[in-house]
Amino acid sequence: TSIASEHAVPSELRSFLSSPKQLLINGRWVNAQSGKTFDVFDPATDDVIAQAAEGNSADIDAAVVAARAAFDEGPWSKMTASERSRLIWKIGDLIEENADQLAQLETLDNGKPFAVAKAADVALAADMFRYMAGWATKIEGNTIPLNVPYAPGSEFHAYTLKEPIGVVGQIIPWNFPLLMAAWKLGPALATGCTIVLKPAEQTPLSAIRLGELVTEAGIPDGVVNIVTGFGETAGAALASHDDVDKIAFTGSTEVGKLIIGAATGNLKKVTLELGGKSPNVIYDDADIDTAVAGAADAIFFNQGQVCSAGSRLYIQSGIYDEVVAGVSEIASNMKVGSGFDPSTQMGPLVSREQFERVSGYLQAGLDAGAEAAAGGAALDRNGYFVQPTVLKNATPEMSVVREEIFGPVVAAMPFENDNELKAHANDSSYGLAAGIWTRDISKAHRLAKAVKAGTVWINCYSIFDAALPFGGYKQSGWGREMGHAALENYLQTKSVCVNL
Ligand code: TXE
Repeated sequence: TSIASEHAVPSELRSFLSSPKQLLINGRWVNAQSGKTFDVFDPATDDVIAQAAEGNSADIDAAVVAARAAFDEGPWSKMTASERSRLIWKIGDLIEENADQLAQLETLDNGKPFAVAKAADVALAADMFRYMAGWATKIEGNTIPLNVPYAPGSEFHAYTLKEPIGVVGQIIPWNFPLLMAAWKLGPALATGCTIVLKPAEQTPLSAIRLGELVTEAGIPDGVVNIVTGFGETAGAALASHDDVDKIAFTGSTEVGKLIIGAATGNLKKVTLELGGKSPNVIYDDADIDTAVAGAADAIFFNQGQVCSAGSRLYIQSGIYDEVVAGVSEIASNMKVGSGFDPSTQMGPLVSREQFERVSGYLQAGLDAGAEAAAGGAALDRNGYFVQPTVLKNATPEMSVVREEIFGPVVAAMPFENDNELKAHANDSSYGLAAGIWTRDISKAHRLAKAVKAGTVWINCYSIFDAALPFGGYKQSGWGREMGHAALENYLQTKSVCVNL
């Protein structure tokens, strides 16, 4: 692993970072009621780069009151869908106009390489708003013919209305800070909901900048409220709030279960996008070079901090050594360093906590008998850097095979045949994604059907599109994000029946 080092905070960001970052409540930027702030860190250096307001339950209350008023009284709820659509589209335009600055914020706050932040996070976020702007004018109910057995001779006219669910709480993680905000805000705005968004405490900056752009786009006061703060305080207050109609959460499976518990007070609707331990399968008839590059990308993209990362790599036994050597060579040659250095391929992990978690898994894997074919340790330097790692001789009971590491660590395991493979691939409490590499299309589709996962990529990996639904089987979550499916999470169906 060679080290890239160039690291300078772009001057354009300095003025944004110099003022303490506040909460967006009812269209105004305000301090937390407690007056408290928390430090925001640069993961590449461990330096404090900004202060953000530490919202707690009092601020969540104020944000919910604003969101409720905006939902009940308008102007948002009184606009036509076409007017809303135009404002949502404008957010996409403003993201694109500010693409460099937003990507810089992601690199600074999350650590990811600038080029990746710009080409993936920022571009996908802009596209998400535009895609959802298109749906705003296409949300419609049905007319339904009735045949009521106990009302013979009566004639009914029945139809459904699709109505926004109301005030929505959204809690997002730190791995794609801007994009997760877009995945959440897009469908909520398209359906006419109002929102209280709680960004992750590790990465609040791009959501705050997005809040400024949302205001600039002309979204009315109180429709989008942003409360930065910690999970156990601000997040928990939002999840348990009695005047919140729905909570959408992306994060750990552990906290997802807490969200369900917190939501029981008023039985608010819940959608969850949680962890994963996704199998990536390479058959011996695959295009090996493409599959090797794809397998490396599936785990090392975003420093492995991807819920759908291909972290269990199953390789047909005849090509096992060749593929392990290929992925290991890519890992060993990866340039790890500051995301601001254009030659960097992998940045730091997001936080000290995540660095320690991943380092702990690496040690546990090696202690249990897995062998590092590449990497295997942290980098001895400032910042939260670990080596891209390929583990071989991993067995099904090891924690590195069963648990989500959320770092650049892949466990490579051989398989002989399809029966053995299917049992292993589905031997997980998670079911978020899967990858399949083969030239045999029948085999690929058969496995795609057999694998219990919300997304299956064939001869590709980590392909995301605003139109393609994404979400989990099993303990990877409830509901789907993106695509038409995401709208359903934010709509209620009302049946209206008229006796003619
Ligand atoms: O997640 P948390 P953490 C997984 C990944 C990672 C692990 C831990 O395996 O290693 O989770 O990461 C808010 N009530 N994923 O601890 O705590 C929190 O403030 C309400 C997978 O950072 O789940 C943040 O905004 N909210 C994942 C958000 O939840 C609470 C992405 C996520 O943080 C809360 C991130 C509470 N009691 C981590 N506690 C994915 N699916 O992509 C915390 N939060």
